[in-house]
Amino acid sequence: MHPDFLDCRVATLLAMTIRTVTIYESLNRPMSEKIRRIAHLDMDAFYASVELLRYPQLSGLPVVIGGTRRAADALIDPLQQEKPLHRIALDDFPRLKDYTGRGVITTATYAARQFGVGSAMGLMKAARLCPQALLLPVDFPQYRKYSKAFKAVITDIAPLMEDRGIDEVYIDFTDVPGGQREGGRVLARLIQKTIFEQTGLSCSVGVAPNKLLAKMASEFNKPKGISIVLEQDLQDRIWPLACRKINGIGPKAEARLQGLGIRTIGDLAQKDLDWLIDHFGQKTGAWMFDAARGRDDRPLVLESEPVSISRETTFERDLHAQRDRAELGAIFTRLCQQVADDLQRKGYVGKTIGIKLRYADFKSVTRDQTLERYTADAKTIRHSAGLCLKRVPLQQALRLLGVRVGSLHRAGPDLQPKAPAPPVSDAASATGVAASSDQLF
Ligand code: DCP
Ligand code: MG
Repeated sequence: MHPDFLDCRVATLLAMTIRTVTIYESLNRPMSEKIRRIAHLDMDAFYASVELLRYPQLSGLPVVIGGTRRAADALIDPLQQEKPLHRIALDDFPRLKDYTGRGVITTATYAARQFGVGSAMGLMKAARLCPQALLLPVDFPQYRKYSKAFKAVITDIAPLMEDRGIDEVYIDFTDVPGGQREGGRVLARLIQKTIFEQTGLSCSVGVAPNKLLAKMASEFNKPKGISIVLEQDLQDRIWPLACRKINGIGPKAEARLQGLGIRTIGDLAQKDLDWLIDHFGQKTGAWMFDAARGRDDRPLVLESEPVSISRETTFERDLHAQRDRAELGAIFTRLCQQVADDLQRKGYVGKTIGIKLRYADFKSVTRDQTLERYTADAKTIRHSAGLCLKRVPLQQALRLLGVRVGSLHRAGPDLQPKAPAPPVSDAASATGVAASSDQLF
């Protein structure tokens, strides 16, 4: 799962770290005649496609989703509209060229991608590439609603599903009717069709012997694609791909590999195990060796529990602790409120409150504090986060502020952990500071 969503400043990110609770082991199925078939399903241009459901007049047009709801969005605001949303005239939609600020694109329709714009690009940069694109603000609750809906369709058909975030899942096809037919294509088609019928959304599916290959395969024929990869397809279909296509090889590892003359997965497969371990260490080297051969034993993770929940915001302009005290204070309070709302909505309480700052020079710092009692209360979080803030230098202007609540437990009715919580370690409590009533902002 990835960086997620924007709110009424520029980019408020909701993040959740998760730990494995229940794993499903489909590898050692006794005496199974069936071969392991794992699907990766990823929704097509997800946020944009959800928006197009309520604004169908934008179909086929370049549309980007990003930034927060602004004054310019009043004419298209679902809450302020009297006429049906599909009747709003195209001229009433804000255009990318009129945007000013630091917002980034969360996603773009395929029509917009042809102009070279895409996820994570600054909106103002994107405006130079595709000024005529229509710009819609992010509406995370709406995307969450559709995320739940498409996942419910899947588990109705194929119950063993690993949730990988808002728009992607792994599905174990091995024992599901149709999951073996045509390498899984029959079941993939059924799921794709049912999701479309029930939500109006399209997706792409890759079916392969394991998660590693399925994840690559789902990208092969996007959008609305189905790709089947069999073990014997390794050389023809996987080896020509760039190493970056392996989920787990990021830009840094890719640059290092390129420095060693390795560009494709096939190049990687030419290297022997000792060579890879010499260059990348035991763990990564051994993992690369297997990945290049399409080997991956990871089971599906069927249930996971969040370890922490956080929100962060990048400001429209850099803010200074003294000069912009009131504005920073309001943003800080809002972030704490949002984290508290997230905790309550998801049914968790937490004990470790942390902050993150990024300075104008892009350097970041974090601080945290562990409380005596679990909480999901905005005021308590705000107070504790305020104390953390006192422990960081604030001479330099800030470009980002974040609040995090960790050491989570499921909440009981008294808003304390349901099951007895483990004792807080000394190391964690040592990060705490004495309570004080004067807050910085
Ligand atoms: N997202 C985001 N910021 C990013 C990348 C993605 O907020 N840097 C959000 C918006 C996307 C959603 O997550 O709609 C899913 O991410 P994907 O990478 O799957 O992108 P899309 O679904 O938009 O497009 P694709 O058809 O390529 O999957
Ligand atoms: Mg997607």
